[in-house]
Amino acid sequence: MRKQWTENELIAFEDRIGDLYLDNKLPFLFHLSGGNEKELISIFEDINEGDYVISNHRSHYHALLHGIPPEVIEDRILNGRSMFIYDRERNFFCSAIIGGTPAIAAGIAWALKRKGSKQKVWCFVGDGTEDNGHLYEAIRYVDGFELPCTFVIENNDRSVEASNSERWGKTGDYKWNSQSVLKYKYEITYPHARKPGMIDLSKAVKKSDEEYFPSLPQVEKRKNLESESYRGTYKDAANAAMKELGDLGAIFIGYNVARGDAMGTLKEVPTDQKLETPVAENLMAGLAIGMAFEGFLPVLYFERHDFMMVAMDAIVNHIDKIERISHGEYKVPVIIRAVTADGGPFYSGITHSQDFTNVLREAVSFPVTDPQNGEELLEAFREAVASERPAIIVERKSLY
Ligand SMILES: Cc1ncc(C[n+]2csc(CCOP(=O)(O)OP(=O)(O)O)c2C)c(N)n1
Repeated sequence: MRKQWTENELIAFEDRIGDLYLDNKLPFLFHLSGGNEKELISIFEDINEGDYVISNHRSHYHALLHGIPPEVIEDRILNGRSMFIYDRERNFFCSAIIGGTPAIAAGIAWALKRKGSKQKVWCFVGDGTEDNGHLYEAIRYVDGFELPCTFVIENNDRSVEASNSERWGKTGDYKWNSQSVLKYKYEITYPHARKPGMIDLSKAVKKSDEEYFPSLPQVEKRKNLESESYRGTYKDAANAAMKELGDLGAIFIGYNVARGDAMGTLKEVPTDQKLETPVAENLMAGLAIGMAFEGFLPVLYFERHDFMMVAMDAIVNHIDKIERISHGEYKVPVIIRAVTADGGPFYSGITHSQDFTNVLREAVSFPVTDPQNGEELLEAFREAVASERPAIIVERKSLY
């Protein structure tokens, strides 16, 4: 049974965290909750223990109310993880990337609906996330497919220090026409970050990234002997790899995957494993992450590197970082097919044929492979599945 928190107990928890800060114990960014105790206690009455709660940079109250023990939360906060509180067992996840979570929430909700689960997703965002087109994509998607997800917009009329009308003029107090949105207003007790009062940084112990967020063990590259005997063309290998992934139950996500079969490569994949999406690359990537949380094997299809740039937040800040910042609790084995129209067969102009392979290698820590023939292509997909980690596989139209 989750602990039932009272208003005063919640306030006392944050007071204590504030005191730890003034005692030079928190030499890093953290955000205190306050002023919305009543509203949150009431909202959490509708949230079941098995439901997902997706929080943001201001995560403490959400974590407490969803049943994470206060001593665990305090320990995480003391170890630089106020913005990174996770609990796989309780389906609690947060990210301090504004706008990054709604698509993930939609992906989890898609997976829960597909499984026929009774669980729901609750995605808490501030009015700062409301500034962001990524929230719109996710809400429209959840509404359209009637997914079990509620977006709770916590409007304290400020993003850092700026009010809604300063940011948006007359459209500041935005009204959503959606059954998936629950929006409430409150006045926050604390400043945007930390608490008033300077601390003595010379007395505070600051650790390294590696200590706060240990690197993940490197994936051992295995030689897959089966692929060595493959003698088909690059295109044949793409078809064969997709058939293998399809047989494993993979879900293929993107536009032109159901319509067009991703340049014909998905012809042998069952229709209900092809998810035709809106032209919303960040949403597509978030959907993949959410599905991976629920044990699906998502294959994300980008038909050009140029368009993939729109999804870079999800790829760099989430697909690449979630396992590490959650200390291995959440895994994101998303396979990304990154097609580049590098010169062939039709001329498509300089915003439609760029090759960002090197940029991608710089941007993420997981493998980015660039197979040059059929054998290497098939091997790359097999390797990606076996690693249970994310992978980007570059596909070249010039080799098709
Ligand atoms: C993509 C992105 N842009 C900017 C920031 C920096 N940032 C962190 S919190 C915040 C304001 C968020 O305001 P709101 O969503 O209203 O939440 P509140 O802090 O008021 O609870 C900003 C701009 C960020 N974390 N992520």
